[in-house]
Amino acid sequence: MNTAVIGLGSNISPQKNIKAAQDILSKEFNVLAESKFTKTKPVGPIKQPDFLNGAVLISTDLNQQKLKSKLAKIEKKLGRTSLTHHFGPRTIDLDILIFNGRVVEDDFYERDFVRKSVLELLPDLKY
Ligand code: PH2
Ligand code: MG
Repeated sequence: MNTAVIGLGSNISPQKNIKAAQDILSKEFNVLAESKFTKTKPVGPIKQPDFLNGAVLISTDLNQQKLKSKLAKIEKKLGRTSLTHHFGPRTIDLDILIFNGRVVEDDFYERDFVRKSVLELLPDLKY
C-alpha cells in the first residue's frame, strides 16, 4: 500500500470545482486527511483570478505512474483540456506532491502555500 499527498488547485469556479474534486477523490481513494483550503495569489507571469489551493492525504494500491494517469482522467472529467497553459487559469489541477514520504514535485519547495498544506498533513516529513 502506498500513501500520497495530492495538491488541489483551481481558479475557475474554484469553490465548485474543488468541492467536485474532493468528492471524486473520496469516492475513488481512501482519503485519510484533508488540509485547509486557502485563497492564494496567482503564481507566474499571467494575470488571472486568485486560486483556491489545498491538499489531501490518500492511501492507494496504484503506483506513482498509475496514480498520475488516474488524476489526469479526473482533471479531464472536471473540464480541464490539453490547451490549458502551463501557468494559466484552470478548472482543476491535481498534482502528486509526496509519494511514500518523498517530495516528488518542486512546487513543494517553490510555493509556501503548497509546503504549508503538505506539512499540515505530514508534520514529521523530512525534506
Ligand atoms: N497553479 C498554476 C499557476 N499558478 N498560482 C496559485 N496561487 N496556485 C496554483 O495552484 C497555481 C498558480 C499552474 O499549475
Ligand atoms: Mg500546478
